[in-house]
Amino acid sequence: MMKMNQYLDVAPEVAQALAEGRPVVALESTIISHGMPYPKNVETALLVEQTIRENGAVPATVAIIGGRLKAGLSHDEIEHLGKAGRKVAKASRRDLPVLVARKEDGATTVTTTMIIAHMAGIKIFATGGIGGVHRGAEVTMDISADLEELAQTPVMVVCAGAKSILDLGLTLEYLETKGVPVLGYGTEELPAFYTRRSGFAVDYRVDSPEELAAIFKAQRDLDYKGGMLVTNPIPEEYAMDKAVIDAAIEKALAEAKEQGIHGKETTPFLLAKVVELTGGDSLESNIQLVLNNARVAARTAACLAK
Ligand code: PSU
Ligand code: MN
Repeated sequence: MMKMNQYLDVAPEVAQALAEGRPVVALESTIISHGMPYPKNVETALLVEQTIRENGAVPATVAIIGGRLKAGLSHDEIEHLGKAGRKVAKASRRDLPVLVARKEDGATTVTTTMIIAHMAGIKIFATGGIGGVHRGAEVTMDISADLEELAQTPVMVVCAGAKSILDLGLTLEYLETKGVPVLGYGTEELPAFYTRRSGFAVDYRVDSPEELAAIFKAQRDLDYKGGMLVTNPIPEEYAMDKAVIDAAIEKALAEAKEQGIHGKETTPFLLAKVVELTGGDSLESNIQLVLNNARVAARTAACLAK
C-alpha cells in the first residue's frame, strides 16, 4: 500500500478502483467555480462524471476543501463549489500551501489537478482548455503554470486545445522546449477550443485510445518526469463560427487591457467576457467539448488499465 500524503483524501470509490487497477479519470474544479455560471456549472460537472462512468472509468473530481486535497468529491461538495463560484479561490501551484495551512477551499486549475491526481496515483485527467502563453507575454511574462506542470508531473491531460485568448504558437514553442508531447486526437492541427482548427500543427496525430495509452506507457517506462497533452477537437456539430469567436476574443482582450486586468484574474476575466459576448452558444460548445474529452480520457484510462 502506497503511503498517502497527510493532506490528501482519496474518495473511497476512487481509492478502491485504484487499488484494484481499474481506470480512473481526474477532473478539475476551476472550470466549476470560475469557468461556468451556476447552476450550469454543477449540472455539467455531474454530467461529465456520468460520462466518465458510461465509458468505463471512475471519475475523481479534484478540489481543496477546508484545506484537504480531495481526489473525488461528493455531489454536495460539487454543489458547494459551483454555488460559491468566484468566491472560491482559484488555486494554482503557488496557492496550494497557503490554502492547506489556512484550511481554506480552492478550485483546482490544470496545474493543481495534475499535482493532486499524481499524489493519488491517477494518470489521466480530462478538462476543457489549458492555460498557456498569453498574447503579449514577451512583455508581460504571463505564462500559465499549467505549462510548467505538464513539464514535470506525469499525468496525461486531455483537452480541446487552448483558446486563442492565448498565443497558441508561443504556447506550442514553450511545450516543445519543455519536452511535452502534444498529440492531436484524430487531427494534425492543434484545435482552438471553440473551433477545430488553429493553423498550428501538433507534434503527432493519434487515432485511437489504445495508441494514446501505449504512448503514455512508453513515457512512463522511459522514466521521463513530465506529462503529455492530448488535444481533442470539439465535435463538428458544436464548433463555433471562427469569425464570431475571434471578434469576441479581440473585444475581451481590449477590455482586459482597458481595465488593467492582470495576474490570476486574466484568464477568468477573458473567459467570462467571451461567454458574455457570445451568449449561450459558447457555453453549450464548452459543455460539449468537455464531455467529448471525458469520453476519450475514460477510454484511454481503460486501455491503460489492461
Ligand atoms: N482555459 C479554459 N478554461 C478554463 C481554464 C483555462 O478554456 O477553465 C482554467 C483552467 O483551470 C486552467 C486555468 O488551468 O484556467 C489557467 O489559468 P492561468 O492562465 O491563470 O494559469
Ligand atoms: Mn497568468
